[in-house]
This record gives sequence, structure tokens and C-alpha cells, in this order.
Amino acid sequence: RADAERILSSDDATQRRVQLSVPPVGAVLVVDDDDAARWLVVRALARSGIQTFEAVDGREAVEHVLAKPELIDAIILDVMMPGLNGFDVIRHIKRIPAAATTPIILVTASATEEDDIVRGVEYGAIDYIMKPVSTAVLTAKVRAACERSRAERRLRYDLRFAELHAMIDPLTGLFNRRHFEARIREAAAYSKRHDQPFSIVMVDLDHFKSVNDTYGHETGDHVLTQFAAAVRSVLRGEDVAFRYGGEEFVLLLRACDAERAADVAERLQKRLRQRPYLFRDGTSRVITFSAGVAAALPSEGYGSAELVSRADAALYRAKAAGRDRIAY
Ligand code: GH3
Ligand code: MG
Ligand code: MG
Ligand code: MG
Repeated sequence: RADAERILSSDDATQRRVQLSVPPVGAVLVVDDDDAARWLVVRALARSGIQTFEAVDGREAVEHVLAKPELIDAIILDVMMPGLNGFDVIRHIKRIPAAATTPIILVTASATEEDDIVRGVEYGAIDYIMKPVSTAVLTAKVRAACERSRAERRLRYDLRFAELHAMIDPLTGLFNRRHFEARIREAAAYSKRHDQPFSIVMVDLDHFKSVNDTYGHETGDHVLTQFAAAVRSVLRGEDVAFRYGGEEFVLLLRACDAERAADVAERLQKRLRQRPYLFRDGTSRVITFSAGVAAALPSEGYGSAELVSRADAALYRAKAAGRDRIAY
């Protein structure tokens, strides 16, 4: 289920995995068809605490990066290799999203390789080392590349985290209204293209003010989180729930007409009836809501503004008719 909490927690899991599997200094892929040259580099790096992976040709290098892009902090790449040469490898790696910014250091065979260096840098290598390799220069450059790589990864993670937080309601963990606006536009475009209906259900808790007034705002908050959990439990995989405002929620239901949308709302009603909220003072109460259902119409071009106002109007009718009901 594309649910905000799940995305966040799986992101945390990825982050933990990355932290656990990456050694302190860095991990580097060493690509060279010449065994002696490759071992020299590997030994020098190992002595300064850098983990190494090896590839004996371009193909192996690309396969290695494809398999575990997040575990490689930098790539040391021989230019002259049979099959895919160093430039080919750079081009392939730049097309792998998770590795596109991994620093690549070229290893060129001789001082006649000025053109190689220029070409390599144009392709996206950040630096080069001349053969025969100086271990001091090698180690310094690789350390710098690893640090750069890790700083960049941290930044990317922070950005993704910020992005997710901008769409999530912190109290319930559901998506927020801002994200709803984006998703409903997306759903409308999809429906238009495929001529397929979708529906929304506007949900407003009944007499919620009295929960706050009787038990306090904190209990009110807890009721809202429990309600959100109930909402999650009745949704199908392709449905998404949002906290629209205070005690108002909205469900976005893909490939769903008004009748089936009302079924989902009824399932929620039933579930809340089965599990009354138990208050601190030992009393319990069934949390009820009123809901307005609206299906996107081809005649309205599946427009989302009209859809929201029809659902709102239906919700108002449900309230006016006595609450605890679902109206179209
Ligand atoms: P109705 O059946 O007409 O919807 O009655 P109601 O009391 O639910 O409606 P009203 O809009 O008058 O009140 C909504 C209440 O929801 C008022 C506000 O204090 C409360 N509320 C809104 N957001 C939150 C929140 O985040 N936490 C808590 N605890 N209460 C909230
Ligand atoms: Mg070579
Ligand atoms: Mg309200
Ligand atoms: Mg209300």
C-alpha cells in the first residue's frame, strides 16, 4: 500500500542497511584488466582502511554497479581495456540513476594520454591518476572522493525525507491536503486518458467538538489517530487516504464508481461500530462520521474542483439529514 508511514519506515530501513553495510572510510570499485595494476591499487587502499571490490573488465564493472550502486562510494577506472573501455563504462554508469553521481577516477596509462583525460572529464570523471600509480596520491584522491560521495548521499536522503514530510500529516501519518491536491489532479488526468471513473469520499467526524470538550484535546488527537488507522484498514491497495483538515478526511479511490466508493465508506462505518473508542474514564463511544461521495464524470472532463465541491455538497446533506450517514 502506497501509504505514507510505510514509505517512511522503509526509507529508514534502507538508510539503516546502508549505514550497516558501509565501512567507516569508504568502499571503492577498482576496475582494471591488468591484474598486477589492480592488485597494487587494491593493496594500497586496503592499507588505508578502504574496502575494495574488483572488476576485471568494463562489463563486470557495469554489472557490479547495477547490482549494488548504493554500496560503492567511488570508482577507480582504467581507461584502456578490451571490450568496454573506460569511456564506455562511464557512459553506462551515468545512466544508472543511483550511481550517476558516484565519483569516478580515471587511471591513464602514460603521459601521452592528455586526450584521454580531457575526454574522461567531459564524460563525467571527476579526477585522474597516472600510471605508475603513486599510492599516496591514489589514497588522498580516493579518500576525498569517498567523503564527497557520502556527503552527497546524506544530502539526498535528507532531501527525500523533507519531501516526504512535506506531504504527510504528522498526527495521523496520512497524506495531507497539499498532497491530495497533487494526487487528485494526477487521478483526473489518468481517468481522462483511460476514460475510467474514479471517486472521492469526503469524511467529517460527527460532533467531534464534544470529544474535545468532554475529554480534552489530547484525547481528541488520539481519537483522530485511531480513526486514521481504521481508515487504512478498510482501503484497497490502490486507494489513498488524506487528512483534509482538522477532523475531515478524504479518500481517493482509483477505478471506482460512486456505488463502490460508498461501499468503502460503509466498510469504515461497520469497522468503527465493531470497535467503539474506549475513553480513560471507562466509558466508550462509537465514533461516527458523515460522508459525501462523488464520482468523477467524463461530462465534467473529470475536473477535480467540481468533484470536490460535489462531494462537499453531499457531505453537507449527510450532516443535515442527521449525521452518521453516507450521501451521494
Ligand atoms: P459536526 O458533526 O457538525 O461535524 O460537528 P463537529 O463538532 O465535528 O464540527 P465542528 O466543525 O464544529 O468542530 C470540529 C472540531 O474538531 C473543532 C476542533 O476543535 C476539532 N479539531 C479540529 N482539528 C483537531 C485536531 O487536530 N485535534 C483535536 N483534538 N481536535 C481537532
Ligand atoms: Mg588496461
Ligand atoms: Mg468539520
Ligand atoms: Mg465534524
